[in-house]
Amino acid sequence: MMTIRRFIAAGLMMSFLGLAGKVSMAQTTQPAIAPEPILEGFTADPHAVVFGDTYYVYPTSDKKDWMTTDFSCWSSKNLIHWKNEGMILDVTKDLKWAKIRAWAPAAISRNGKYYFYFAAESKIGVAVSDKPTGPFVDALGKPLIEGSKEYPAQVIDVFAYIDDDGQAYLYWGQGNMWVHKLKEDMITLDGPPVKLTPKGAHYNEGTFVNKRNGVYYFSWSEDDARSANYRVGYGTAKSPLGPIEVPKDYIILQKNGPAIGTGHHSIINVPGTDRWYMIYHRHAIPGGSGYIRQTCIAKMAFDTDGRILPIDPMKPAFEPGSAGEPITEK
Ligand code: FUB
Repeated sequence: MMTIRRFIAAGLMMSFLGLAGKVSMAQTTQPAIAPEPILEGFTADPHAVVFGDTYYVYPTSDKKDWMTTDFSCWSSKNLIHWKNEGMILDVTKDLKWAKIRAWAPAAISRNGKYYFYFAAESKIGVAVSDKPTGPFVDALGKPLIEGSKEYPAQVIDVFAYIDDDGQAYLYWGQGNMWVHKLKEDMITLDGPPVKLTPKGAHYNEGTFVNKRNGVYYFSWSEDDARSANYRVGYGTAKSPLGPIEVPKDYIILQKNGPAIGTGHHSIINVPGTDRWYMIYHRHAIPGGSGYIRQTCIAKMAFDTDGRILPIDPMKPAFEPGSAGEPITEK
């Protein structure tokens, strides 16, 4: 059913195109209607993850000029209906070392604890909780990673991955992709970072890693988040430490019609299946920008050679009336 917001947006677009009052039943010209976002309000950089029988999304809370201070958590049993679990970390109160620019988090679980990595004032921190919905407590009382001469760009856009052998990795970076090994406690870096920036692409930020059939898929965002051309590319590797091979047609998500600035994504595998979804942000519709964004979902698929097929941000992930993707695997 078309919501009031969509109805108004469609009306505005029709007037803009000079279509209002001119479209007869015989002429089926329709303005392009983008899928509804999955989270209420303005959110971005969605990190989606499965814990137990529940999907979670941890986004950036968008505010003017990215001056954001708090992180929220959202949960869903089917990828369609999402519940706001509330604020899980407020950097103005919960950190001693940063007060603002709380961006692009990621969560992971190990040994019954939940680890929440995030950027604030261009430093990366880690917080811990007994529950995926927090509240999270700063684990170190200081940043885990800070800028230096070796990393002159922003220290942001962190992502944690645990491989099948139990080794944990922490990816991050803007301009260059870096990776640290993490110690078993998930809050201690194990040695200096390795630069993994893919050659033959235009890597900017937002690294994500997933494994399928023994292949490590690296994906990232290109261009500036304020640009309509913000987009997602990918490459593959034989190891979580690269090197990353970039295929010819490596852009898998980019603007289409009113859906622009499509990027900073994460990837969800429905447990026990080979079904995949990309959760990403776009500039809000209507009236969005790089600072006013919405979290969306799209279906993702691989071809028989393991290449990721391009994703159309104008295509809804689910048919009307679908039950979504309940997690059935125990
Ligand atoms: O949300 C703030 C910044 O915008 C993120 O760190 C970038 O990835 C971009 O999405």
